[in-house]
Formats: sequence, C-alpha cells, structure tokens
Amino acid sequence: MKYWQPKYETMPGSEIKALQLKRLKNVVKNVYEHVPFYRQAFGSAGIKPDDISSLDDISKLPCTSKADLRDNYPFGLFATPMRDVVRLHASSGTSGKATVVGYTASDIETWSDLMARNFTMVGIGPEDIFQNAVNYGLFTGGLGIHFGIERIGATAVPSGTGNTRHQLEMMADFGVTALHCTPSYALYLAETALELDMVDRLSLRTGCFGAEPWSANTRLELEDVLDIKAYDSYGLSEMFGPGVAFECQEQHGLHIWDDHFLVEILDPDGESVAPGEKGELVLSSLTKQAMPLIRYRTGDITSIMEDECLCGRTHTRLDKVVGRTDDMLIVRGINVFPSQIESVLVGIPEVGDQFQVLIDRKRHKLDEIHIKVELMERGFTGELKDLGDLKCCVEDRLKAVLNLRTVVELVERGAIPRTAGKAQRVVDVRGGY
Ligand code: DLL
Repeated sequence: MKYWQPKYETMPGSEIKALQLKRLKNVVKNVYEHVPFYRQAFGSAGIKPDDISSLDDISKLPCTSKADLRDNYPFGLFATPMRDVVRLHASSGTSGKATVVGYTASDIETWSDLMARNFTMVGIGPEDIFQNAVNYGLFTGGLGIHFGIERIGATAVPSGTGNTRHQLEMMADFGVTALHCTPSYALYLAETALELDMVDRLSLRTGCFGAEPWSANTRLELEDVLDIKAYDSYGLSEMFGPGVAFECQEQHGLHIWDDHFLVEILDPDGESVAPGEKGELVLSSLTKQAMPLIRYRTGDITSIMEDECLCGRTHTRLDKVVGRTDDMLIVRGINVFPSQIESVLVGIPEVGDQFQVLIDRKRHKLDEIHIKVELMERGFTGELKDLGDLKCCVEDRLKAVLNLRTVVELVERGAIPRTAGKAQRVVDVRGGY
C-alpha cells in the first residue's frame, strides 16, 4: 500500500487550504471560548475569532511559546474538561518545570493515523516486525510510535531503552525489520553490532530516527553499517509528539501534514521569511482537541522546500531541522549548530561519531569552542606525532565547514557517555568542569 489516507495525503493544494481555513476558524473559536489564556491574549491583541477570514489572518494572532505552557502548568491550556482527557505526556526540558500535554480519545486516534501515514509512506506494513527502542514513559516517542505500529498491523516490539546487547539480540532473534530510536542511539547500536560481530544476524530494512537533529552523513553511516534505509522523523510533544513531519522514500525533505498543522517560518522579529529561507518553525494545531496550540514557536530552525515531491503527496515539505534556536552557539558572531559538527566527525573514520562540545564563555563572550572526540582503534598508530596530525586534520575539516577554529581533544573510546534518549552534545562548563 502506498498511502494510508490517500484522500488527505494527495489532496490538491487549493482543497487543503480550504480545509485548513475551516479548521483554523474552528480552533480559534474553540480556544477563545474554552481557554482563559487565549481569551486574554486575543483580547490584548484586539482580536476576536470572527476577525479570522483568511489563512493570512493568522498573523494577527499572538504567538505562544514553551513559557506559556510552563506558566499554565499543568492543565491551564486544556480546552476540554479533564473527564475527556484520556492520556497525559510530559517533556522534562532542560530547565524549569516539565511541560504537560493532554489527549482526548479522538486525539489518540488522529495521532495514530498520522503515525500510520508515516510508516506506510516509508514502506512499513503488516509484514514488518518493528522494534521501538525509546523510553516508554512520559516521552511521546514510546506510546506515540507504538500506537502507530499497531495501527498499521505490524508487530510491535516495545523494547524500551537500555541494555544495548540485549536490544541487538532481540533484533536478531525476532527477525526485526524496522527500528525506531534516536539517531545517536542508532549510532551506538550500530557501533555495538559491529563490535559484537552481529550485523550479519540482523534483518533490518528500515530505520526511523528522530527526536533530535542528525546529519546527512549520519544517515549514510547508519544505512551503510546496518544495511537499511534511514528516515528522519520530526515531532514535538506540544503537537502530539512524533509524526508531525516525516521523510518519504525520496529522502528529500519531511512532509508535514497540512490538514492537521498550519506551518509558518518566522524570522526573529516574528515576520514570515521567503520560501526556502531558514527561520523558526511556528505551528498551529488544527485538529487537536485536548490542547490545541495557536502559533506555537517550536524553537526549531528549518525552511520550506518548494518543489513538488515525486511521491505524490501534496503537503508542505520541510528541510531537515538543523537544531533549535537555543542549541545554536554563537561563536565570534558565527552561528554553529551541533549537527554541523556531527556531519564532519561522522565522515572521519579515525574518530568516533560521539562528541561533546564544551563551551567556556569568559566575560559573556564565547571565546573558545572545545570539542571532545573519541579516537578509534584504526586512528591509533602508537606514534604521538600521528595523534597530533589527526587532531589538526579534524580541526581543519571542522574549520572548512564551520568557518571557525575549534580546539579538538582526542579522548579514549567510550569516554563520552552514550544515552538511549536524546544525546547531550553541548555542555556548558562556565561553572567549571
Ligand atoms: O522528541 C517527539 C519525537 C519522538 C519526535 C520521537 C521524533 C521521534 P519532545 O521531547 O517534545 O518530542 O522534543 C521535541 O525535539 O522541538 C526538536 O527540537 C527536537 N526534534 C524532534 N525531532 C527532530 C528531528 C519529541 N527529526 C523537540 N530533527 C523538537 C531535529 C528534532 N530535531
């Protein structure tokens, strides 16, 4: 099967726009009537729901952000009574209180169908055995992906996280054909499979990786080592979770489901950027019931790709998310995303794929960017001079991509902690190591 919901996935652009407008008007009216926060915010902007008569009118509405979720913790942004909420998820975030999201039974249905669209899009179906190697707790990647696997009738292996060797054994013994996890954990799985000489015992065909940025070179590495096709999966808890946007088999941009989300790309002043230009992804949920969000600033940097996709889907395509506005390091006026560093390191066989960026900001200035990289056995000749040469080579390759000098430190293999969740690439050592 090529499409899960062909009527929606291939809907002509003009019809999608009409559907979006109808849904936008409904959701704006709904939050205005049921969520005091929105009534007040729209009031301060001098807007009433009836003022929305075209999709462009969305720009009249105020934006929302993670801070609004925190301020209204835990359920202040819910638009339905708690008796209609059948599930909660939460994301811990890096600072402050967790942000909580809620779902009605119908939200779970919608979400499962979006996941089913994505899996069908990359050729996963009832014949597949699908291992979901992420945390099954409050993180949306566990149950969100799981419900999608069951919706398409594939066999779910809810392996959760931890015990990498056991994960690989399960994969081999059960004949797992599809895998979902974070890309950094996928690299670790691949590394461990090589080490244990297990790659030949695996039957994997498809990998779905997301929840954090990853580079084109990481894709090549994962596809090569695990002998799979690897697809990028984007989502955020505030918009259900995973499943918001996903690559198709063209592997050229992520389809974001326009019948459920209204997409804007804004510059730091809140103005729309031209198609193709990078900016912050701002999303409005058009169909969520328990907690619809209007003009939610995701903090994620991407751009809209304009050309039509050969797969026949008519929905907006997003370029890979390079990182978050708050992950971006500004070093001597140059913007650096950890995913750029990853793309360089993955291409150098003598060093590992795991890395850590240490920021030492002296007097509010980012003076130095210090990168810890693991030395692989094949990069170790026993000659000190060779180590020095390798360090310079990595620094030069990074300079060519980042346009900036960095200080590379070669560390022992395994010295950088692996995680089954989102990798922590940037460590702020301003308070000391
Ligand atoms: O990470 C949902 C998810 C689970 C997506 C599993 C994909 C797979 P949160 O924990 O709320 O939700 O984190 C959302 O993670 O705003 C991005 O900054 C980042 N992110 C998610 N997917 C990607 C991706 C889940 N494919 C935040 N590329 C988002 C880059 C991503 N960043």
